[in-house]
Amino acid sequence: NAISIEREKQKEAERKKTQQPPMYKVLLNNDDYTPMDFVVDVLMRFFNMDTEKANQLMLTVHYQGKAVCGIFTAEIAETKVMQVNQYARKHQHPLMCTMEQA
Ligand code: TYC
Repeated sequence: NAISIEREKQKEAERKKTQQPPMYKVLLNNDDYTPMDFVVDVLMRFFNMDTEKANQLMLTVHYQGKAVCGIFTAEIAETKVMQVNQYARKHQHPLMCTMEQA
């Protein structure tokens, strides 16, 4: 009936309102060649970290193999990955930035 149709419409509107976009983790991966200082520079430049946070995260990648630099919507995550990898290539370092769904 009309009342239950109205309730369904309301529920659908609520679902839309609370819907969140899929989020993506942006990861930095370890390698044996990229200088530590360069990784710290990347984290400060592209992820707005201060020196201490950037050093800490760089060491996490160095010892654990990878770490999450931030969590973003698809478009922002894709842009970060591209910017970091282009910057690393420009400076002839093999540093790899990747993303995966959070
Ligand atoms: N393992 C590198 C070294 O010893 C440092 C490094 C850290 C490289 C983090 C990549 O994402 C990275 N020079």
